[in-house]
Order: sequence, then C-alpha cells, then structure tokens
Amino acid sequence: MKTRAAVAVAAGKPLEIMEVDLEGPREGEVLVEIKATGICHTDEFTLSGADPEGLFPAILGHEGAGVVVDVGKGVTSLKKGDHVIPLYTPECRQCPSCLSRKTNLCTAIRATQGQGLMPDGSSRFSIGKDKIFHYMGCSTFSNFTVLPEIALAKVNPDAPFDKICYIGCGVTTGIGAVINTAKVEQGATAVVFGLGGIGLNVIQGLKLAGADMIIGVDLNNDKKAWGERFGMTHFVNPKEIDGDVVPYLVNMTKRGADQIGGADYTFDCTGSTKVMRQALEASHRGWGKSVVIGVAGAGQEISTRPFQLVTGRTWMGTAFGGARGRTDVPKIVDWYMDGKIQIDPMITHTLKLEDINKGFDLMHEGKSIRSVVVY
Ligand code: NAD
Ligand code: AHE
Ligand code: ZN
Repeated sequence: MKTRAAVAVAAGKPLEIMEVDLEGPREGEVLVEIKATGICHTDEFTLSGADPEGLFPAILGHEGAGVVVDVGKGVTSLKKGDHVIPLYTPECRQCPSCLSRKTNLCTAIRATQGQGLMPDGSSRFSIGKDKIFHYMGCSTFSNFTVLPEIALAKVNPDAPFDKICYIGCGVTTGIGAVINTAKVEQGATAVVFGLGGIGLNVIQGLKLAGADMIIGVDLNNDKKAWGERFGMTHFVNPKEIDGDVVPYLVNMTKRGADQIGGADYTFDCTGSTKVMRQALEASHRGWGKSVVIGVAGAGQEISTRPFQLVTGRTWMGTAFGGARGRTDVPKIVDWYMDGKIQIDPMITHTLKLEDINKGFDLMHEGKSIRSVVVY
C-alpha cells in the first residue's frame, strides 16, 4: 500500500512529506493506522545527526497512538479495530530480561530495531527500489506503519488519540522515572533539571508520589509558570544566581540538625552531560539518587569525582521510565481517563503532517512543551 509520511532524508535537513510504499504485516506483525504522534526531543536528537544509531533515510517518530488495521499470521493478542500505542521498548515476556523482572529493557528485538529494521532483518518501508529505515521500531511520522505484536499496547478505545500519544514516550518516561526507577517516597525533596516535555512529567510524578519540596531548574524563565502548574514548589534559573548552581541547590535543601544539604532525588531531563554532573552533585550525601533521563550525543561522556559515589550518592538511568509497555501503558491511559494525571495542558501545539517541521522549530525556540501531529 501507499502511505503519507514525513521522511528524514539526511541529518540536519528538514523532514520531507512524501508518499512511500508500505508492505503489509508479516508473521507476528501488525499494521497500524497512526492517528496522532507527538514530537519528542529524541526525534530532534536523531534528526540532528548526534545519535550514534541514527540512520537515513528513515521515518522517525516514536510517540504515537492509532488503530489496528490488519494483523499478520500468528498474531493472537490484537485484532482489527483495537486501539494501540506503539512501544519503542517492547515487552515480549519471554526473553531473559523480561523474565528477570529486574528491567523493562526487553531484548527480543533490540538488535534489529537499532538497525532500523523489523525483527526478520528487512524494512517494510520503501520508495520504489530504495529502502527506508524504521526508527525505534515505531516510525509514527507515517500515517500507516508496521510493528511487531510485542511492541503494541492495547488501550482504552474511549481515550483520545491526540492526547494519549504522549503516553507513548514523554508521560510514561517522566512519571515512570519517579515511580519505577527512583521509587520516590512521601515527603521527599527533589530537583528536576530541564522543564520540557519530560521534566514536567517528572514534576507531575513527584506530586503523585507525595514529594514535599520540588525544585525546578531551567535556563528559560517561561518554564517557571509551567512547573508551578504541575506541582513545582521552587524555581531556579542558573543564569540568574550568583555562583555555581550546585552549592546553591545544596544550600536550598539544607535540613536536619547537621544542616547537610542535597536533594533526596535529582533528575536530568536535558541531555547535557554538564547538567547530569550537576544533578548528581546536588543530591544528598549518603543516600541521594540521581536519575539520568536525557540522552547525549555520540562521543559525549559523564564525569564526577568518585568521592561523590563513595559518599553514598547513586547515579542511575532510566529508559521509558522503567515501564513494561504492554502491562503499564494501558494503566497510564486509564489514569489519564480517570483524571489522575494531566496531559491536555502540556500539548501546546497541534499540527498537520505538512507542518511537522514547524513542531521542530517550536521546540528549538523553547515555545512548545509538546507538539502533536494529527493525521
Ligand atoms: P525539551 O526540549 O522539551 O526540554 C528540555 C528543557 O531543558 C528545556 O526547557 C530547556 O530550556 C532545558 N535546558 C536545556 N539546557 C539546560 C541547562 N543547562 N540547565 C537547565 N535546563 C536546561 O526536551 P524533552 O522532550 O523534555 O526531552 C528531554 C531529554 O530527555 C532529551 O535529551 C530527550 O532526548 C530525553 N528523553 C529520554 C527518554 C528516556 O527514555 N530516557 C525519553 C524521552 C526523552
Ligand atoms: N540511540 C541512542 C540512545 C537513545 C536512547 O537512549 N533512547 C532511549 C529512549 S529516548 C526516547 O525519547 C532508550 O530507550 N534507550 C534504551 C535503548 O535500548 O535504546 C544512542 O546513544 O545510541
Ligand atoms: Zn521520546
């Protein structure tokens, strides 16, 4: 069949809207009509050329929601008409990682996914004889796409596609980082670096978990009001304080008889390795946990004095908020439908596929939280 898609033709170039060929689902695969897709910073990261796994030409996008149109041989858990959210972290429930119960990082198809291919090593997308790569196993910047059955979460059919697509990455990553990865407890203090599409969901998760002091850090003062909307209690703009942001935050979080500062939990939601170090060092001596969420470009490395770890801080990371997609994503959709979490206010822009590059411009300008393309 033919489908309309925004194709990443080369690193650093705007996406090009074109009609591409899409082969139907093979064994264990599902054809999905994508109804809406968010634009995440990670799409921009790959398009920029900074992603060591970046391949071109490719159809990017990994934050979608849609409807099952057709299923391949052997598919048992999904049928035509089901509403689904694509999962860049699948859940096969059979691989050693899934069976370990220690991680959400299913390894069933990770190798081919990283090569921009379906599990059998081929692509379903092409233009004539030229192959187009899949992206993060999802390619939601195409109106129709093919995914493995294990990479689809079946969700409540009453939920609006243009909102729940955000659960396909940003919402789940932010809230999951708090609940699944850091395991934040009531009364905790926390610092969130970067109040974008991920950081605001970390704040929303911290509020759900019952954190008392939630400090947001961003270079953009417009983010203060955004953070406050979801439960942030204090805001710091590193450009507007005297000296280094780490001692400033440590001082802000001083409590107890010994007056040792540092937050119980800190989160990097920027992708800057400099910020990742600041986040670790702003966490509390003896027990502070610092979670890396941001992704950094090829060749970049993190560093700190080992003493920071010797003295009890833990440096950890999270992918998709530690969520097991087929199990957890339908629950998060229900939380949204029950009013337990907010999504609507964070979707600042809704665009047509033709205008998808505008979504990237808005992100660069710091004007959007999430732009969503509706097909
Ligand atoms: P975004 O562009 O919406 O937000 C980034 C925010 O960080 C902006 O508000 C920006 O002003 C702020 N910022 C930039 N530099 C800063 C600095 N030095 N100090 C303080 N604030 C700073 O991006 P997003 O969609 O929220 O994504 C954030 C990061 O998370 C990206 O690196 C993205 O690739 C990554 N990500 C990771 C996962 C995962 O599973 N680990 C999932 C989704 C996104
Ligand atoms: N390809 C990059 C890594 C990018 C990365 O870390 N991706 C996150 C999801 S970001 C979603 O917006 C992730 O899930 N990582 C785990 C995985 O298996 O990819 C690189 O550096 O090579
Ligand atoms: Zn993402």
